Parts: sequence; C-alpha cells; structure tokens
Amino acid sequence: MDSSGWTRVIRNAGVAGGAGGAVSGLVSPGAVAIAGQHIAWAGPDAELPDRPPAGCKVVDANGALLTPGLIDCHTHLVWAGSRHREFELRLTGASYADIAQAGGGIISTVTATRAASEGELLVLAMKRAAQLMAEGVTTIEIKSGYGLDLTNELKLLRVARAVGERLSVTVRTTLLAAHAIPPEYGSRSDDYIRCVCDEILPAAAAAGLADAVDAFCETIAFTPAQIERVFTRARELGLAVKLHAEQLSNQHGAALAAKFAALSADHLEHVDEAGVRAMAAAGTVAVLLPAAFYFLRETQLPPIGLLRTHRVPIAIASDLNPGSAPIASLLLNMNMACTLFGMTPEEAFAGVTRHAAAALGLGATHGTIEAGKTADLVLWNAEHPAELAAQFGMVRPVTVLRGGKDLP
Ligand code: DI6
Ligand code: FE
Repeated sequence: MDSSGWTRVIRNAGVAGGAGGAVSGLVSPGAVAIAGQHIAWAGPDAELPDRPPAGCKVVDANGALLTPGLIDCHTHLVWAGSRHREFELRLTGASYADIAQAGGGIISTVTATRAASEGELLVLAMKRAAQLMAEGVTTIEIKSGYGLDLTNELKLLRVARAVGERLSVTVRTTLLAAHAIPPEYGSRSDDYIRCVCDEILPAAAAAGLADAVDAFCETIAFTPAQIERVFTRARELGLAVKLHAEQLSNQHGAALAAKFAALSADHLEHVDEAGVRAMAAAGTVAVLLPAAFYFLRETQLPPIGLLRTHRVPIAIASDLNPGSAPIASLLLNMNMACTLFGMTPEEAFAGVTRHAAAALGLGATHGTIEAGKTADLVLWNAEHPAELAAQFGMVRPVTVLRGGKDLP
C-alpha cells in the first residue's frame, strides 16, 4: 500500500460502514487512513504499515466507534412560522388531511414563509441544520415546497444552497414546487402544474439551484397524471426525480416513481407489493420517515417485510418540517425505525449511511468507509453501531471530519 500521501490515520477504532456494509462486519480494532479530502485506506489495525509517513497525524481512537458521516436524505428545513396550533387540533381529533383541506397545513407554512425574507429564512434554516449536524450528520438534503411560486421557490432553494456554504455540511437541494396547490390557484391544480413545468422547473434548472425534483402524490395534493407531467419535464431538463408516495393512501406513486427511475420513493406506509416490485426493478430507494408516522399518530406501518423480500434498499430520514415531523434528530429517527417499524439497528444504520447516500445519487462518493470516498467520518462515544439506534440522548459524536477536515 502506498502511504506517502496520507495526512491522517485513525487507528484502534471500531470501524463500521465499510465495503461489506453489515454491522456484523464491524472491523475492530480497525483503522482508516485519510489523504487530503478522501479516504485512502481502511482495514484491520494490524495491517497498517509500521511507520506512518512524515507529517501524517495519527489518532488513537481507544476502541471508539468510527462511522461514515450520517446522511439525512429527506428534510424540508427551510420554513417560517409555527404549526403548534395544528398539533393541538390533531390531539382533539382533527386529522392531518382535515386540517390541510381547511386551508391549514402546508398552506399555513407557505403564507409565513412567503412573508419571510431570505435572510430570516437562512437564520432559521441554519439553526435546524446545526441541530442535525450536532448528531454527526454531514450531508443534508433540503427541499423547497413552502414557496409555491417562482420567486419563493427559488428563494427557498437559494437559502438551502446558502446553508451548505455557511456551514460545514454537504447540501443537496430538491425542488418540491408540486407540494400543495397554492391558494391563488383555488382548485385549478392543472394550471399550477403547468406553471411548475413551464416556469419554475426550467428557472430552477437554469440557475443550477436544484439537484433533484420531488412532488407530493396524494389525494390532498397531486394526482399521478399530474406528477407524470412534472417528472417528464424534470427528466427533459436532466434532473433526477424522487416522490412523496403512499404516505396517507395508496395512489400507486411508488410504481410511477420507479417508471421514471426515481432515486427514491419516500414515506410508503400504504405501498403495495406491485409498487415494491417496481421499485426493486428500478433500483429506487425506499426512504422511510418514522417521525412523520409517529407525529401524525399513523397506524398503517410501511411494509418492511415486503421491502426486505424484494431487496429494496431502505433509507431512514428525519423529514424535518413544521407540520408532520418537527423533530430535528436523525438518531431519534433511527431509534423509531426500530421501535415503531421493526427494523434492526443494523438496517437503521445502513439507512442513514449507504442507502441514504444512494437516495441522493451520492452512492459513489459518500455513505461508506471505503478507499476513494469522501472522508466524512464520525468518531462516537460508543463502540458498536447498534448503539446509535438502541438508545437516545446519550450517544454523541466526539469528533466529526468533513472532507478530511475537523469540524470547527
Ligand atoms: N408529507 C409530509 O409529511 C410533509 N410534506 C409531505 O408531502 C409535511 C409538510 C407539512 O405538513 O408542512
Ligand atoms: Fe417530506
């Protein structure tokens, strides 16, 4: 092995999330060598060369767990206002859909978010991103979707990009203009979809503000036929697609997402076997969002057994948003993936690392500890990756490296 370019070696660690992927493949004592921004080598500690090259910093992890930086692959963290009143309403019997149909829900956040300046939104968004980062998150996907017109959707995407420039975190932006029908369109949802396809998508693409395009396929949002128009336009513009599918009912959105080779289909509580099969064939990642299930007190569980049977990769994300998931913790979502959805801690761990990377189209560069990948790494006050999901509020990062550099 050529160690000449190594800048840092972390040795005597429990290295999880390597090439094999399984927690059972935890390498301990293991070591990782970094050259600049990338991982140069990972393997058993005993295989390290006797002497590191001159100038290479050597860190003894004392047996601590070393993982890839965590990836939150589904958030809506740019918003203004608060929806605590809706929480109270839901506790007295109103459903999420009832509130949305009465003009609350997403639209109430749209009103507050349109009224907020870009600077105000950036302050709010950075606070939320920082909370995720404090748990070892080094990559965050951020959706628009509370603007719902050209000016405001682009405003949200600029704020999302700015979060990635101001903080030491990788941000992937997703245009979610097809999140709800804007109030000024009344029930003219087809007209709004025309605006999304003809104005908002091309402008976001031309400005380089969107890495992907998402939509909400639901009775209270958009039909599969409308989503198909959005996806067709997105693909014409060379943008990847993903979909909020089967959250509250089965609209066959997962199959539609698969038809467009979507990176992911997200939520999926109501997906059927045909949808799961289609996702498997297309390589579409299932992104599960336990906090939304928990916070809306849903009862329909996503079909983990079917996803396993058909070998659909499962990612776990926070869905951080003001209405259905105001919970800024990816670790709590890992815990809930196990307690509420019946996933194993090992699956939850893969869900916030390798599969989350795939859900963002970053599988080649992020999500595992392998030579050549970006050196986004977290050293924990824990020894086994299952600990990340098996408790809450006690496990925390000791050191976070992003692109080989210590987080300030
Ligand atoms: N599903 C969700 O859970 C979020 N968006 C979506 O399509 C909720 C967004 C909100 O209620 O503000
Ligand atoms: Fe969402």
